[in-house]
Amino acid sequence: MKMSKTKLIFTGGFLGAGKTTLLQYVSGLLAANGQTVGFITNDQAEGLVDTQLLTKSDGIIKEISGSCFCCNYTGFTDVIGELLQDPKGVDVIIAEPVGSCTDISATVLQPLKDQLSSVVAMAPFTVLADPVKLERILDGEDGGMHPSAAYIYRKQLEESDVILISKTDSIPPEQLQRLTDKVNLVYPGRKVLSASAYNGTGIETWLDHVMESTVSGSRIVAVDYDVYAEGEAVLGWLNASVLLQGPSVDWDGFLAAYFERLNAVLGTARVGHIKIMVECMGNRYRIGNQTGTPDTLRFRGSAGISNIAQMTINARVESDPEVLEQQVFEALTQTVSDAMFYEIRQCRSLSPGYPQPVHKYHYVVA
Ligand SMILES: Nc1nc2c(ncn2[C@@H]2O[C@H](COP(=O)(O)OP(=O)(O)O)[C@@H](O)[C@H]2O)c(=O)[nH]1
Ligand SMILES: [Mg+2]
Repeated sequence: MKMSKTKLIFTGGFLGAGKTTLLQYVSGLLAANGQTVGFITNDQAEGLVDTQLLTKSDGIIKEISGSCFCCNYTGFTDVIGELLQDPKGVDVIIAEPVGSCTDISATVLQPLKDQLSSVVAMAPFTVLADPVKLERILDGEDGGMHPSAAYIYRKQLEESDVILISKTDSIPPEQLQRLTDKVNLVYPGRKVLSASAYNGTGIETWLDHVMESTVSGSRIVAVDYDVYAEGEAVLGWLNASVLLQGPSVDWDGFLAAYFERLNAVLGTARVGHIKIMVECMGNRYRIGNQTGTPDTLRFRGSAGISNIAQMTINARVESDPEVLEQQVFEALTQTVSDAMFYEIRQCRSLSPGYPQPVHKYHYVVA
Protein backbone atom coordinates (compact mmCIF):
# COMPACT_ATOMS: atom_id res chain seq x y z
CA MET A 1 0.00 0.00 0.00
CA LYS A 2 1.11 3.53 -0.79
CA MET A 3 2.18 5.43 2.31
CA SER A 4 2.37 9.02 1.08
CA LYS A 5 -0.32 11.14 -0.51
CA THR A 6 -0.61 11.32 -4.27
CA LYS A 7 0.87 14.54 -5.64
CA LEU A 8 -1.27 16.60 -8.01
CA ILE A 9 0.65 18.73 -10.48
CA PHE A 10 -1.74 21.15 -12.13
CA THR A 11 -0.06 23.04 -14.96
CA GLY A 12 -1.74 25.75 -16.99
CA GLY A 13 -0.76 28.33 -19.55
CA PHE A 14 -2.19 29.64 -22.81
CA LEU A 15 -2.81 27.60 -25.97
CA GLY A 16 0.51 26.52 -27.45
CA ALA A 17 2.62 27.44 -24.40
CA GLY A 18 4.20 23.96 -24.41
CA LYS A 19 2.21 22.29 -21.61
CA THR A 20 1.71 18.87 -23.15
CA THR A 21 5.30 18.64 -24.40
CA LEU A 22 6.69 19.53 -20.97
CA LEU A 23 4.30 17.29 -19.07
CA GLN A 24 5.03 14.36 -21.36
CA TYR A 25 8.74 14.84 -20.71
CA VAL A 26 8.06 14.99 -16.98
CA SER A 27 5.99 11.81 -16.98
CA GLY A 28 8.93 10.10 -18.65
CA LEU A 29 11.27 11.37 -15.90
CA LEU A 30 8.90 10.26 -13.15
CA ALA A 31 8.34 6.86 -14.73
CA ALA A 32 12.11 6.38 -15.01
CA ASN A 33 12.22 7.03 -11.27
CA GLY A 34 9.78 4.21 -10.69
CA GLN A 35 6.76 6.47 -10.08
CA THR A 36 3.33 5.71 -11.53
CA VAL A 37 1.80 8.70 -13.30
CA GLY A 38 -1.85 9.46 -14.06
CA PHE A 39 -2.47 12.10 -16.71
CA ILE A 40 -5.70 14.09 -17.09
CA THR A 41 -6.21 16.02 -20.33
CA ASN A 42 -9.05 18.44 -20.84
CA ASP A 43 -10.91 19.96 -23.76
CA GLN A 44 -14.22 21.44 -24.86
CA ALA A 45 -14.76 18.50 -27.23
CA GLU A 46 -13.57 14.91 -27.52
CA GLY A 47 -10.83 13.80 -29.93
CA LEU A 48 -7.68 15.40 -28.59
CA VAL A 49 -4.33 14.97 -30.32
CA ASP A 50 -2.75 15.37 -26.87
CA THR A 51 -4.60 12.34 -25.48
CA GLN A 52 -3.67 10.24 -28.49
CA LEU A 53 -0.06 11.31 -28.18
CA LEU A 54 0.15 10.67 -24.44
CA THR A 55 -1.32 7.21 -24.88
CA LYS A 56 1.98 6.36 -26.53
CA SER A 57 3.94 7.18 -23.37
CA ASP A 58 4.00 5.75 -19.87
CA GLY A 59 1.18 6.31 -17.44
CA ILE A 60 -2.57 6.12 -17.20
CA ILE A 61 -4.36 8.63 -19.41
CA LYS A 62 -7.82 10.11 -18.83
CA GLU A 63 -9.54 12.74 -20.95
CA ILE A 64 -12.25 15.07 -19.72
CA SER A 65 -14.03 16.50 -22.71
CA GLY A 66 -17.13 18.56 -23.31
CA SER A 67 -16.26 21.13 -20.69
CA CYS A 68 -13.30 22.56 -18.81
CA PHE A 69 -12.26 21.41 -15.31
CA CYS A 70 -13.85 24.48 -13.71
CA CYS A 71 -17.25 23.98 -15.34
CA ASN A 72 -17.19 20.19 -14.95
CA TYR A 73 -15.53 20.10 -11.55
CA THR A 74 -17.34 16.91 -10.53
CA GLY A 75 -16.20 15.14 -13.70
CA PHE A 76 -12.67 16.20 -12.81
CA THR A 77 -12.79 14.98 -9.21
CA ASP A 78 -14.45 11.71 -10.36
CA VAL A 79 -11.45 11.07 -12.60
CA ILE A 80 -9.05 11.95 -9.77
CA GLY A 81 -11.00 9.43 -7.66
CA GLU A 82 -10.63 6.74 -10.36
CA LEU A 83 -6.89 7.35 -10.53
CA LEU A 84 -6.57 7.19 -6.75
CA GLN A 85 -8.37 3.82 -6.82
CA ASP A 86 -6.17 2.44 -9.58
CA PRO A 87 -4.62 -0.84 -8.45
CA LYS A 88 -1.22 0.30 -9.73
CA GLY A 89 -1.16 2.99 -7.01
CA VAL A 90 -0.73 6.33 -8.71
CA ASP A 91 2.09 8.44 -7.18
CA VAL A 92 1.65 11.58 -9.25
CA ILE A 93 -1.36 12.99 -11.09
CA ILE A 94 -0.64 15.52 -13.80
CA ALA A 95 -3.53 17.67 -15.02
CA GLU A 96 -3.50 20.02 -18.01
CA PRO A 97 -6.42 22.45 -18.13
CA VAL A 98 -7.80 24.01 -21.33
CA GLY A 99 -5.39 26.73 -22.52
CA SER A 100 -8.05 29.44 -22.60
CA CYS A 101 -9.17 28.89 -18.99
CA THR A 102 -8.50 31.24 -16.13
CA ASP A 103 -9.74 31.89 -12.57
CA ILE A 104 -8.50 28.35 -11.91
CA SER A 105 -7.32 29.19 -8.40
CA ALA A 106 -10.82 30.21 -7.25
CA THR A 107 -12.73 27.55 -9.18
CA VAL A 108 -10.51 24.47 -9.04
CA LEU A 109 -7.52 24.80 -6.70
CA GLN A 110 -9.35 26.13 -3.62
CA PRO A 111 -12.16 23.51 -3.83
CA LEU A 112 -9.55 20.77 -4.32
CA LYS A 113 -7.62 21.93 -1.24
CA ASP A 114 -10.87 22.12 0.67
CA GLN A 115 -12.16 18.69 -0.29
CA LEU A 116 -9.22 16.45 -1.16
CA SER A 117 -6.35 17.53 1.07
CA SER A 118 -6.55 14.29 3.07
CA VAL A 119 -5.66 12.21 -0.01
CA VAL A 120 -3.93 14.57 -2.42
CA ALA A 121 -0.94 16.90 -1.94
CA MET A 122 -1.25 19.85 -4.30
CA ALA A 123 1.84 21.10 -6.09
CA PRO A 124 2.26 24.85 -6.68
CA PHE A 125 0.12 26.01 -9.60
CA THR A 126 2.50 26.53 -12.50
CA VAL A 127 1.61 28.67 -15.49
CA LEU A 128 3.73 28.12 -18.58
CA ALA A 129 4.49 30.97 -20.95
CA ASP A 130 5.99 30.91 -24.42
CA PRO A 131 8.88 33.45 -24.33
CA VAL A 132 7.99 35.32 -27.50
CA LYS A 133 4.33 35.81 -26.62
CA LEU A 134 5.21 36.52 -22.99
CA GLU A 135 7.60 39.32 -23.88
CA ARG A 136 5.03 41.00 -26.10
CA ILE A 137 2.41 40.75 -23.35
CA LEU A 138 4.81 42.16 -20.74
CA ASP A 139 5.57 45.02 -23.10
CA GLY A 140 1.88 45.91 -23.03
CA GLU A 141 0.93 44.49 -26.43
CA ASP A 142 -1.76 41.93 -27.16
CA GLY A 143 0.77 39.39 -28.45
CA GLY A 144 -1.09 38.81 -31.73
CA MET A 145 -4.31 37.94 -29.91
CA HIS A 146 -7.73 39.47 -29.50
CA PRO A 147 -7.53 41.97 -26.58
CA SER A 148 -9.88 39.82 -24.47
CA ALA A 149 -7.75 36.73 -25.15
CA ALA A 150 -4.71 38.78 -24.04
CA TYR A 151 -6.70 39.59 -20.88
CA ILE A 152 -7.03 35.83 -20.19
CA TYR A 153 -3.29 35.41 -20.78
CA ARG A 154 -2.53 38.13 -18.18
CA LYS A 155 -4.97 36.70 -15.65
CA GLN A 156 -3.35 33.27 -15.98
CA LEU A 157 0.04 34.74 -15.11
CA GLU A 158 -1.44 36.77 -12.27
CA GLU A 159 -3.06 33.81 -10.49
CA SER A 160 0.01 31.54 -10.69
CA ASP A 161 2.27 30.34 -7.89
CA VAL A 162 5.07 29.58 -10.34
CA ILE A 163 5.67 31.13 -13.77
CA LEU A 164 7.66 28.82 -15.99
CA ILE A 165 9.13 30.41 -19.11
CA SER A 166 9.05 27.61 -21.68
CA LYS A 167 10.99 26.88 -24.92
CA THR A 168 14.21 28.47 -23.62
CA ASP A 169 16.16 26.67 -26.36
CA SER A 170 14.54 29.09 -28.82
CA ILE A 171 15.89 32.34 -27.29
CA PRO A 172 19.39 33.63 -26.44
CA PRO A 173 20.41 33.66 -22.73
CA GLU A 174 20.36 37.50 -22.59
CA GLN A 175 16.73 37.52 -23.66
CA LEU A 176 15.88 34.92 -21.02
CA GLN A 177 17.55 37.01 -18.35
CA ARG A 178 15.71 40.14 -19.49
CA LEU A 179 12.40 38.28 -19.55
CA THR A 180 12.96 36.80 -16.09
CA ASP A 181 13.69 40.29 -14.73
CA LYS A 182 10.55 41.68 -16.35
CA VAL A 183 8.35 38.85 -15.02
CA ASN A 184 9.73 39.41 -11.51
CA LEU A 185 8.94 43.10 -11.82
CA VAL A 186 5.39 42.67 -13.13
CA TYR A 187 4.43 39.60 -11.06
CA PRO A 188 6.32 39.86 -7.78
CA GLY A 189 5.99 37.00 -5.30
CA ARG A 190 5.77 34.23 -7.88
CA LYS A 191 8.63 31.82 -8.31
CA VAL A 192 10.00 32.41 -11.80
CA LEU A 193 11.71 29.47 -13.49
CA SER A 194 12.53 28.52 -17.06
CA ALA A 195 12.82 25.28 -19.01
CA SER A 196 13.08 23.65 -22.39
CA ALA A 197 11.28 20.42 -23.11
CA TYR A 198 13.42 20.07 -26.24
CA ASN A 199 16.77 19.84 -24.49
CA GLY A 200 15.66 19.21 -20.90
CA THR A 201 17.31 22.31 -19.40
CA GLY A 202 15.59 23.48 -16.22
CA ILE A 203 13.00 20.74 -16.05
CA GLU A 204 14.41 18.89 -13.06
CA THR A 205 14.79 22.16 -11.12
CA TRP A 206 11.13 22.94 -11.78
CA LEU A 207 10.01 19.39 -11.00
CA ASP A 208 11.99 19.32 -7.72
CA HIS A 209 10.36 22.60 -6.71
CA VAL A 210 6.78 21.51 -7.44
CA MET A 211 7.29 18.08 -5.86
CA GLU A 212 8.66 19.59 -2.64
CA SER A 213 6.60 22.75 -2.18
CA THR A 214 3.04 22.58 -0.90
CA VAL A 215 2.10 26.21 -1.51
CA SER A 216 -0.69 25.94 -4.05
CA GLY A 217 -3.31 28.45 -5.13
CA SER A 218 -1.78 31.09 -2.87
CA ARG A 219 -3.83 33.90 -4.45
CA ILE A 220 -7.20 34.53 -6.01
CA VAL A 221 -7.42 37.31 -8.58
CA ALA A 222 -10.37 39.41 -9.69
CA VAL A 223 -11.59 38.21 -13.08
CA ASP A 224 -14.15 40.07 -15.18
CA TYR A 225 -16.23 37.19 -16.54
CA ASP A 226 -17.65 39.21 -19.44
CA VAL A 227 -14.16 39.89 -20.77
CA TYR A 228 -13.09 36.31 -20.02
CA ALA A 229 -16.15 34.96 -21.86
CA GLU A 230 -15.42 37.19 -24.84
CA GLY A 231 -11.78 36.09 -24.91
CA GLU A 232 -12.93 32.48 -25.15
CA ALA A 233 -15.88 33.09 -27.48
CA VAL A 234 -13.72 34.73 -30.17
CA LEU A 235 -12.10 31.34 -30.70
CA GLY A 236 -13.63 28.80 -33.05
CA TRP A 237 -12.85 25.35 -31.75
CA LEU A 238 -12.70 22.28 -34.01
CA ASN A 239 -11.79 18.67 -33.29
CA ALA A 240 -12.05 16.26 -36.20
CA SER A 241 -10.93 12.81 -37.09
CA VAL A 242 -10.53 11.78 -40.73
CA LEU A 243 -9.65 8.49 -42.37
CA LEU A 244 -7.39 8.93 -45.41
CA GLN A 245 -6.66 6.40 -48.11
CA GLY A 246 -4.52 6.48 -51.24
CA PRO A 247 -1.79 4.59 -53.11
CA SER A 248 1.61 4.89 -51.38
CA VAL A 249 1.03 8.34 -49.95
CA ASP A 250 3.97 10.22 -48.41
CA TRP A 251 2.09 11.36 -45.30
CA ASP A 252 4.73 13.81 -44.09
CA GLY A 253 4.55 15.61 -47.43
CA PHE A 254 0.77 15.39 -47.30
CA LEU A 255 0.63 17.06 -43.88
CA ALA A 256 2.96 19.88 -44.97
CA ALA A 257 0.82 20.46 -48.08
CA TYR A 258 -2.33 20.45 -45.96
CA PHE A 259 -0.99 23.12 -43.59
CA GLU A 260 -0.04 25.24 -46.58
CA ARG A 261 -3.54 24.97 -48.06
CA LEU A 262 -5.17 25.55 -44.68
CA ASN A 263 -3.18 28.71 -44.03
CA ALA A 264 -4.06 30.01 -47.49
CA VAL A 265 -7.77 29.33 -46.84
CA LEU A 266 -7.68 30.82 -43.32
CA GLY A 267 -6.19 34.04 -44.65
CA THR A 268 -5.73 36.58 -41.88
CA ALA A 269 -7.74 34.75 -39.18
CA ARG A 270 -5.58 34.64 -36.04
CA VAL A 271 -4.49 31.16 -35.00
CA GLY A 272 -4.51 30.19 -31.31
CA HIS A 273 -3.22 26.68 -31.87
CA ILE A 274 -3.60 24.20 -34.70
CA LYS A 275 -2.36 20.75 -33.89
CA ILE A 276 -2.66 17.94 -36.42
CA MET A 277 -1.52 14.35 -36.10
CA VAL A 278 -1.28 11.89 -39.00
CA GLU A 279 -0.93 8.37 -37.81
CA CYS A 280 -0.25 5.16 -39.72
CA MET A 281 -0.35 1.59 -38.63
CA GLY A 282 2.77 0.43 -36.82
CA ASN A 283 2.68 3.41 -34.45
CA ARG A 284 4.28 5.83 -36.89
CA TYR A 285 3.04 9.39 -36.69
CA ARG A 286 3.83 12.97 -37.60
CA ILE A 287 2.53 16.00 -35.75
CA GLY A 288 2.31 19.56 -37.01
CA ASN A 289 1.83 22.41 -34.50
CA GLN A 290 1.12 26.00 -35.35
CA THR A 291 0.78 28.40 -32.43
CA GLY A 292 0.33 31.71 -34.26
CA THR A 293 1.38 33.02 -37.68
CA PRO A 294 2.50 30.39 -40.27
CA ASP A 295 6.18 30.83 -39.29
CA THR A 296 5.38 29.17 -35.92
CA LEU A 297 4.56 25.87 -37.68
CA ARG A 298 6.75 22.98 -36.49
CA PHE A 299 6.70 19.29 -37.36
CA ARG A 300 8.00 16.27 -35.55
CA GLY A 301 7.93 12.52 -36.04
CA SER A 302 7.36 10.72 -39.32
CA ALA A 303 4.33 8.80 -40.54
CA GLY A 304 6.21 7.34 -43.52
CA ILE A 305 4.63 6.10 -46.74
CA SER A 306 1.52 3.90 -46.79
CA ASN A 307 -1.99 3.51 -48.18
CA ILE A 308 -3.99 4.40 -45.12
CA ALA A 309 -3.74 6.90 -42.30
CA GLN A 310 -5.79 8.57 -39.65
CA MET A 311 -5.69 12.33 -39.27
CA THR A 312 -6.73 14.08 -36.06
CA ILE A 313 -7.24 17.83 -36.33
CA ASN A 314 -7.47 20.18 -33.34
CA ALA A 315 -7.86 23.80 -34.39
CA ARG A 316 -8.42 26.88 -32.21
CA VAL A 317 -8.69 29.89 -34.48
CA GLU A 318 -10.23 33.34 -34.00
CA SER A 319 -13.13 32.69 -36.33
CA ASP A 320 -16.72 31.51 -36.44
CA PRO A 321 -16.72 27.73 -35.78
CA GLU A 322 -18.92 26.98 -38.82
CA VAL A 323 -16.65 28.97 -41.09
CA LEU A 324 -13.63 27.22 -39.54
CA GLU A 325 -15.19 23.80 -40.20
CA GLN A 326 -15.83 24.70 -43.84
CA GLN A 327 -12.27 25.97 -44.23
CA VAL A 328 -10.70 22.90 -42.63
CA PHE A 329 -12.48 20.60 -45.09
CA GLU A 330 -12.06 22.91 -48.07
CA ALA A 331 -8.30 22.78 -47.49
CA LEU A 332 -8.53 18.98 -47.22
CA THR A 333 -10.44 18.69 -50.51
CA GLN A 334 -7.74 20.82 -52.13
CA THR A 335 -4.93 18.67 -50.70
CA VAL A 336 -6.16 15.16 -51.54
CA SER A 337 -5.17 14.04 -55.01
CA ASP A 338 -7.63 12.39 -57.44
CA ALA A 339 -6.36 8.97 -56.43
CA MET A 340 -7.14 9.55 -52.75
CA PHE A 341 -10.26 9.27 -50.60
CA TYR A 342 -11.14 10.70 -47.26
CA GLU A 343 -13.91 9.97 -44.81
CA ILE A 344 -14.81 12.25 -41.88
CA ARG A 345 -15.13 9.93 -38.90
CA GLN A 346 -15.92 12.57 -36.32
CA CYS A 347 -16.15 16.33 -36.23
CA ARG A 348 -17.13 18.83 -33.57
CA SER A 349 -16.89 22.56 -33.97
CA LEU A 350 -18.00 25.06 -31.39
CA SER A 351 -17.38 28.33 -29.73
CA PRO A 352 -16.92 28.01 -25.96
CA GLY A 353 -19.95 29.17 -23.97
CA TYR A 354 -20.01 31.62 -21.07
CA PRO A 355 -17.82 30.13 -18.30
CA GLN A 356 -20.00 28.86 -15.46
CA PRO A 357 -17.76 27.30 -12.86
CA VAL A 358 -19.34 24.96 -10.32
CA HIS A 359 -17.41 26.52 -7.44
CA LYS A 360 -15.99 29.97 -6.98
CA TYR A 361 -14.12 30.53 -3.75
CA HIS A 362 -13.51 34.03 -2.49
CA TYR A 363 -10.90 33.08 0.06
CA VAL A 364 -7.65 31.14 -0.04
CA VAL A 365 -7.97 27.74 1.63
CA ALA A 366 -5.06 27.13 3.99
N1 LIG B 1 11.45 25.22 -29.22
C1 LIG B 1 10.64 24.60 -28.38
N2 LIG B 1 9.38 24.32 -28.78
C2 LIG B 1 8.57 23.68 -27.91
C3 LIG B 1 9.00 23.31 -26.61
N3 LIG B 1 7.96 22.72 -25.97
C4 LIG B 1 6.92 22.72 -26.85
N4 LIG B 1 7.29 23.29 -28.02
C5 LIG B 1 6.46 23.44 -29.21
O1 LIG B 1 5.38 24.33 -28.94
C6 LIG B 1 4.21 23.93 -29.64
C7 LIG B 1 3.04 23.74 -28.65
O2 LIG B 1 3.35 22.68 -27.75
P1 LIG B 1 2.25 21.94 -26.86
O3 LIG B 1 2.98 21.15 -25.86
O4 LIG B 1 1.28 21.24 -27.72
O5 LIG B 1 1.52 23.20 -26.17
P2 LIG B 1 0.19 23.26 -25.28
O6 LIG B 1 -0.90 23.74 -26.16
O7 LIG B 1 0.49 24.26 -24.21
O8 LIG B 1 -0.07 21.89 -24.72
C8 LIG B 1 4.61 22.64 -30.36
O9 LIG B 1 4.99 22.98 -31.67
C9 LIG B 1 5.79 22.14 -29.58
O10 LIG B 1 6.65 21.32 -30.33
C10 LIG B 1 10.35 23.61 -26.22
O11 LIG B 1 10.84 23.33 -25.12
N5 LIG B 1 11.12 24.24 -27.17
MG1 LIG C 1 -1.83 20.64 -24.73
